[in-house]
Amino acid sequence: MIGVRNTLATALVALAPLAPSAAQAQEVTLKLVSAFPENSNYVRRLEAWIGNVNSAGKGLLQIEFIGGPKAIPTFEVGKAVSNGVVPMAMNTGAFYTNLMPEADALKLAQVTAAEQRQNGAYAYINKVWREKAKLVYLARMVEHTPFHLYLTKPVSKPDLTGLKIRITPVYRDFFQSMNASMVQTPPGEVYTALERGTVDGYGWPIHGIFDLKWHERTKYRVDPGFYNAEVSIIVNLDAYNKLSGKQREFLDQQGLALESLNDHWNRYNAEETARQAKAGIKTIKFDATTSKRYYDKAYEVGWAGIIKVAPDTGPQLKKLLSK
Ligand code: 173
Repeated sequence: MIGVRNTLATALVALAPLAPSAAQAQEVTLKLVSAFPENSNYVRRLEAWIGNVNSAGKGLLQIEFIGGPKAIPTFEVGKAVSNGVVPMAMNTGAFYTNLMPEADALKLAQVTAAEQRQNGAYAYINKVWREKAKLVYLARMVEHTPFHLYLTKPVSKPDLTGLKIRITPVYRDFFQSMNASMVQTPPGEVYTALERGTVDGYGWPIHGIFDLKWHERTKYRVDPGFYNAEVSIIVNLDAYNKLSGKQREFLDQQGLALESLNDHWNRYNAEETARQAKAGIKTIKFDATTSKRYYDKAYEVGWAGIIKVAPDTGPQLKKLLSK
């Protein structure tokens, strides 16, 4: 034993000059999981961001992408980050309402992410997210993006009686108010549901329906869109607090850099709208009065739903996120 120990000690001394410098020794790698499927445009943007973070963060902080819902199921990702199983995720509030129901309020934002950093919304979100779910809300990477109802059968008015619609918490109160029957699925199960005819439609943002080939099974899009799709980077609070000041500052800055690219969505959404038309997806439009009622109803029942499940934080979130 002594011999082994001595050998080890000698080896360590011999290696000392090759040991990493203090800065390198502090490099931390944070694993990140995506709640969205790997073949989504969100993951493509995420991977580009991670590439930037890792080249700027050499010797300081690295992010290791561990995959999508095959690694951790969509609706479990929030919990996995909250309890520290994975320190980071790309996720949307609707997927972690099991941790804190008000997470889904971010879809109701009518002020931009940049404005939210100015008007106290970002600070409030971070207070609530940290206290209720041990999550740091780092940065929003999707905004300027409405959700729509997509259908395989036409409707002539905002009445979904007799139709079975795929939802997540995002759409539940609104589609319920139009009398839909609903089935909740993660994005990864939408194609099969359409293929088998177990749903007559689904809620989804204006972009991204080509990523998972849903356009093949989609005949109509109902306009107008409603709400503001939110996809963000969240971080486990303990993992965040364990970082050095320099690492935290770096991560915050990288989050801000990601968020500052969100104008992309205005361009991309215009392209995706044109691509849907080209693919033969027809738009269903109601008259002006009905359209306004449809849109206003979405917000009315959306906020009522949030305030009902989160009476302690819902009103303040509404104040900070509404125009
Ligand atoms: O899966 C969904 O329809 C959903 O809730 C969502 C949320 C944000 C962006 C894209 C989809």
